[in-house]
Amino acid sequence: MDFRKEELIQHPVSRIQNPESSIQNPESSLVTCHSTHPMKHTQPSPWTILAASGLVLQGGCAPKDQISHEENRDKPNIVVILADDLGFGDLSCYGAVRLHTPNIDRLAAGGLRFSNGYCTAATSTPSRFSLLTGQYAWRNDRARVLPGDAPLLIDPSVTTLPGMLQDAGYVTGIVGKWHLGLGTGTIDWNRPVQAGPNQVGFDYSYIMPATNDRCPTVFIENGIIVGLNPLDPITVNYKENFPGEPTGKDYPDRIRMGLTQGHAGTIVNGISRIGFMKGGTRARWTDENMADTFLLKAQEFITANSDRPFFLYYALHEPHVPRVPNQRFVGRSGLGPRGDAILEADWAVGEFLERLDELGLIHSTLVIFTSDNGPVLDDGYADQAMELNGSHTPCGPMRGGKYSLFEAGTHVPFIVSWPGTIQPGISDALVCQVDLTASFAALVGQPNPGPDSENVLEALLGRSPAGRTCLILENGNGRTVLRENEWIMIPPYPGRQLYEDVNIETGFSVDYQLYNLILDSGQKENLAAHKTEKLNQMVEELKRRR
Ligand code: NG6
Ligand code: CA
Repeated sequence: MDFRKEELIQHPVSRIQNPESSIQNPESSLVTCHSTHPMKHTQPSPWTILAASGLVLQGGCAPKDQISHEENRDKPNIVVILADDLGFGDLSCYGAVRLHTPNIDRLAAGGLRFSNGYCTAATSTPSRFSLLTGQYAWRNDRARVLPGDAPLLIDPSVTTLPGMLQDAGYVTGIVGKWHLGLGTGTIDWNRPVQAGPNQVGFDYSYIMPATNDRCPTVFIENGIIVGLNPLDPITVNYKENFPGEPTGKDYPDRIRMGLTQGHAGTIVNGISRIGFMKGGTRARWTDENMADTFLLKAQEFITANSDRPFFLYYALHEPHVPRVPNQRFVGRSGLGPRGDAILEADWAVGEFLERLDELGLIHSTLVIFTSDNGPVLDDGYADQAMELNGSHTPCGPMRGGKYSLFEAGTHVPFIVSWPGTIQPGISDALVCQVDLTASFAALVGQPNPGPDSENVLEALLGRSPAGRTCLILENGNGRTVLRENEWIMIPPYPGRQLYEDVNIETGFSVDYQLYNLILDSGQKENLAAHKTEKLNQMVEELKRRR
């Protein structure tokens, strides 16, 4: 069976509503293709039946090696696909007109497309920290965009989302961007890295250590740099360059992509990066092949583990800078490298889902597709993202973007698919990536290890129109806002109104800001002076929660 064709026939993409009209009251009823009653047409999965019959392991009392294959048989596989800097308006299923993303659209058409889905922070490290720990990142002062040589941010003694799933008998893997630090201090990159994903809940890891614009530009598999020649050891430094090593700053004629901001460090593959490195020449990645490499590793992981419940965190690198898609995608979007990178990501998602289908796992796998933070056009490289963007709206109807306290910083695409269990449709429930820990814990019968994670499983499965009522969001630097139902309150923060280098509004103001997102998704009308009671209540609520 071709899953994608079947889903397309049953649930044509044209049924998906325009996002302008779907930033709706989270308390309004969930829309499905067949019914406004979320429970009515939902087929119980074998796993639900097992849960209802009381056979689900409770409280994590059984160590994982005591969980039998029989007990595990009906647990769904879980896959979280996380894009990097993809905006709410970057997918055609979320209303993009100038970009066509057929594979992610098919996932949405066969699942639930959330109109109020969030990451917790407007940059990568804090956002990913929350996703994997179920904890708000503003509680941790170190949870800021990390350099490539930063120590591991997650405390290995804490039970993470993948760790909790390990306890439930899952085999867990990460493929793609990590950006949560490695090691415990100074790293010797030529030896196995002692602290990383494998120490915080992942059985298997194949990672890019930080970002695709940061050194070291190598992949690390289970703590070991892939393809490293011991005769050509690798060293990394974020303070100073190594004598004789060319950088973008010193050799602008040796780089093939100009710079608008920063990124003046070591040149790798004709592109200069953040930070400095020396050696490890054979292990350095080729940006053009990165999507293929991650896809292959993701496919290998699910193939190797197709006979047992698995959790895969597939962390795509697109469309983060530098945007260097494979030649197959160059020029395809008409929007320049940023658009081409999004098409490459869409292709990778399609190929991945096809493998899931070939393995016969489509109906036993819950897939989430979302993004780590909002979009940015010029993020430091002169790749014509601004010039070629034309009428495309990466933020959809929202204000701000990556780094911002305004909505587009954290209000991201959020799709949940589990064919046969989740009825296709659109949900306005307020859900956040920080909630995956508690929700998956509920799904697999484990205690919730995430202190800020709320169980919104019923919303994720389309059985309830209600998600959270309150959610704290941050800009990536610990400055927070409160969303409560349809309201968002931004406390006064000193500072400039625009990040000039990226041309994105900060959201800062000396005044309180209060917006009604149902009536005003673009945050144009500050109601703080008019709705003082609501404002005061939310100010108190945020104080109480921080
Ligand atoms: C910024 C980088 C930007 C990007 C970002 C992290 C400069 C001028 N800008 O400091 O290019 O790497 O960090 O992005 O260096 S994130 O999506 O991983 O959070
Ligand atoms: Ca990001």
